[in-house]
Amino acid sequence: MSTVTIENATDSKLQFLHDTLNGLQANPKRLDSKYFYDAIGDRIFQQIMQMEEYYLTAAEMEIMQHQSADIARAILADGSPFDLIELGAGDATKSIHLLRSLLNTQATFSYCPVDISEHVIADLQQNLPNKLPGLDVKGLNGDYFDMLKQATELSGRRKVVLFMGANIGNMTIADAEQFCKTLKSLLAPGDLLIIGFDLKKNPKQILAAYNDKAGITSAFNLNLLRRINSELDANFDTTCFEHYASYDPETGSCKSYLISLTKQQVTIGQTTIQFAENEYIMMEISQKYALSDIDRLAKFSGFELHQRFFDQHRYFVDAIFKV
Ligand code: AVI
Repeated sequence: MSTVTIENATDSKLQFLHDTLNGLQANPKRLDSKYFYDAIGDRIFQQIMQMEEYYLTAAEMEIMQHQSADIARAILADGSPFDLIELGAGDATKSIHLLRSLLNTQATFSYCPVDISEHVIADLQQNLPNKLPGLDVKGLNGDYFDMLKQATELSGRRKVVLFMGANIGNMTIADAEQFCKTLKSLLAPGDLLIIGFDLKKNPKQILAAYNDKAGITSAFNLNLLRRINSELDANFDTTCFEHYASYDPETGSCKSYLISLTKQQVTIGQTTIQFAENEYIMMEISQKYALSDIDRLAKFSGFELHQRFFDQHRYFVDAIFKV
């Protein structure tokens, strides 16, 4: 295991160390769920998306498989050439349906996937044109807002921004409002933002999605402690922490915590962190939305709620916001 020192750490590792120490020295303790996704975390998340209990992926996939032509029609109503910018594109397994529908219409557009992973972008850039001949792919590797700014500077074309997978749910409502406001400030009249929201539904169904019987979500959370051990020279004993998920139907907030099973201390580099028995670390929020919440978010951030696409069970919605 290598020791993290100021001299040998990269910027991203220093940021990870800074955020981790800040979060664990705060009261109550918290970690940032954006750090779940190292190579092992990515693999566990793939397993989550295939779980029986995790209905979100299948619901949004159904929307994309069956209603891509309608979404494409909504995008093409304006008729002018555009850039389709996907924030957090991943492997594009859902957006590929929309891309196919758009290609079928002979529309003039470029697909600009944005991801912080260089590997993800290189993969898409190489493989997508084989799957979708004729597709113009302009991968953008970096932070969402920086890359969106870059895309708007590079081409004066109309922008259609895709933010799927209920990723907005991993922000508090206040952060989601700020996020949408910032997006709006980078867009121009006529531009579109398509966002995937997980909807409020039976609380038991939501809780089960984050508290699966096989313990995959538990492993997903504990993996962040393992990652901190291996990257930040820490000594968490992952058997001394337990995953706990809760869902509040009033607020729509589903929250994941790790509970310290004993009084213990953990060192991270030179820093010692004390845990009381039963003390929690707040790990992740997965916010669920009512349709009225989505309406409010659109209005608050200066968009017009233009169109909505539901799966057959109305578990999930892809909403089109228009500038
Ligand atoms: C990526 N994000 C939308 C997932 C969610 O549903 O909040 C992450 C996740 N966490 C636990 N299960 C899935």
